[in-house]
Amino acid sequence: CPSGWTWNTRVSGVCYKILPTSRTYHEQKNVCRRENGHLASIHSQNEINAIKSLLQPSSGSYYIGLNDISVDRRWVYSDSTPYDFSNWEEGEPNHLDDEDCVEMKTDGRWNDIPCSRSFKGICKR
Ligand code: GN1
Ligand code: CA
Repeated sequence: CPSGWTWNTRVSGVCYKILPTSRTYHEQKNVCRRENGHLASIHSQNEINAIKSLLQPSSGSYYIGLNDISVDRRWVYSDSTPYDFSNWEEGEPNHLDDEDCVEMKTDGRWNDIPCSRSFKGICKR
């Protein structure tokens, strides 16, 4: 992986970078893009485990690339890979007002949340 990115043997050919500064979804997305990555897409429990191993326990929430900004209730990834796996918390996504983005907590579970909220981030390339 390039300097500053972490290789994880559980998911071959992929590198991750944790963004420890909290920002809005669009800001985090741009940070990842500037480094030739995207906010993370997640396609398996194995990948959840790989990413969890990079997070400090109880360190809050992290944006991933999943969103339904374009069409309500149609989940897509900002890296254009398919929405073929999910790890929602019980009762989520509940589509409260403007909840078009997704936070991942350190237990690996997902919640839909307004994109204007500030969270850490997970880039992938
Ligand atoms: C609620 O309780 P909290 O803040 O972790 C809600 C989520 C919303 C979130 C918005 C069970 O989560 O769905 O996205 O508020 N959880 C429940 O801040 O209603
Ligand atoms: Ca929610």
